[in-house]
Amino acid sequence: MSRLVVVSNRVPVPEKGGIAPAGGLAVALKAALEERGGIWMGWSGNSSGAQEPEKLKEIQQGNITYALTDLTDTDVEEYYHGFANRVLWPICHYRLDLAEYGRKEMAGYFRVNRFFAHRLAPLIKPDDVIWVHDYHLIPLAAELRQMGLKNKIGFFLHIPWPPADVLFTMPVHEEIMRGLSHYDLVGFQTDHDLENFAGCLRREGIGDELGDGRFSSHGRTFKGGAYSIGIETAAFAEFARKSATHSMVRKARESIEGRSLIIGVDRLDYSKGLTQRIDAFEHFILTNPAQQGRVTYLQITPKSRSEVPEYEAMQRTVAEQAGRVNGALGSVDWVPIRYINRSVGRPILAGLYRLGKAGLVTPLRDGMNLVAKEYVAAQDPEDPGVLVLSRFAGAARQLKGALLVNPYDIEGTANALARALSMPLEERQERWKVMMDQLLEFDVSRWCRDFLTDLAP
Ligand code: GDG
Repeated sequence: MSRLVVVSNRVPVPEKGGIAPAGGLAVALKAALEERGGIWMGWSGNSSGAQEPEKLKEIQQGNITYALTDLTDTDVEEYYHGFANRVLWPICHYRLDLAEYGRKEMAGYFRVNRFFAHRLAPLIKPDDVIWVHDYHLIPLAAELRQMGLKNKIGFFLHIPWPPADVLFTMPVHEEIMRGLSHYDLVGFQTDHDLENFAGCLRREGIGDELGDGRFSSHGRTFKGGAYSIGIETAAFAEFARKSATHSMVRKARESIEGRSLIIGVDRLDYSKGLTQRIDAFEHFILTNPAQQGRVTYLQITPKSRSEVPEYEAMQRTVAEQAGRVNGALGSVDWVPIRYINRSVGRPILAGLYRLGKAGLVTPLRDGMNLVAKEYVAAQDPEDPGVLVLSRFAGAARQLKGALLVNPYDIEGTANALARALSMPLEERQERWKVMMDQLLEFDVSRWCRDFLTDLAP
């Protein structure tokens, strides 16, 4: 079996003596790397200031080499905060209003991809299989090809791929499309993303669908496919069962005092629909006065990308909104929304999911959304909670037992919440089982295997 080389913006180097379990993606890729031997390369997260970064820092663990590079301040600003997070992220999430395109940032993005290629190429052996992850690194294969690499190179996009009219608002869309044609396999989260990609090729007349998942574009032939990322379902379910006795989870259970818990967990990001969700919760309470004092909505929202102005502003907006709703609806012995603006440990998170009678996952747009899957896996099969899920999350293509909502429809989401909290046990169990069976079959190892088999059979 060929060696595997994974490249991603950040690399989850296991901490020595670390006990906290890593997320499913890191576990699955690490397992694939352990089986085949290989390299995981990416940015260290550190800056080298104004100096050109020193050579790669290599950390050997078993038969995996973690290869990390620093980036200069300018690189971090232009490549990461700039083009990746202020252009590609909003555009792929259909937020044209938030995209701030600049030539300097675009140039920085391509420059850092070339830099990654130059650092990576000397480590590559002729029959290595290379798997590149996410929107930060779209041009990487083109740069590696430029250096003469003929290896199989696959790309997986973790976020949505937008329709042509949205993508083409980005001035360098042609370069981005050309970049993808240098891969042997381009993987998306859902069939909708794949369709959008095919539509972009057709609309510009820059590519053809050859059938059988094959495309031709820019003089190259490559495969495209939908590979919905999963979680480590069985392990997470077991973990949540054990976490129910965790002291913090016990304290949380005691503190809700017999009230029903509604849970939301999202990185602080405008794609996650937090303000609409709080509006929907408020509407739910106002239209169901009997629920006053009987439910607690816990929203866990670790900060992310605070350097990007929209994120900083959002942090204030969401906190103020939660405060306003609590002020208007709460009473001396009831706080309707508990808003936590930092990360909680994974064992606690799993236990809290299990406590939740409803999981409220209502992004305005999401590639997949692993929180929805974790919430389902964490449930007690005897008494499962109900998933209220945005139809615009990739996960909605798979989780048919959820109550699907349009997150822009505040009243509709409020009604779904009311339905979730009053759903009879039998229906909850049926809905949960449909989803759990699907999550057990299509877990993250399956995702990893399917992609790698299609890339290099
Ligand atoms: C991107 C795509 C796609 C969250 N808060 C805490 C915490 N988390 C963990 C969750 C989950 C992960 O972060 C979030 O994953 P999502 O999939 O929900 O969202 P993104 O971060 O936007 O991920 C997304 C994903 O890539 C994979 O392809 O599904 O569509 O946008 O695992 O549990 N973990 C801990 N404490 C927290 O407070 N420990």
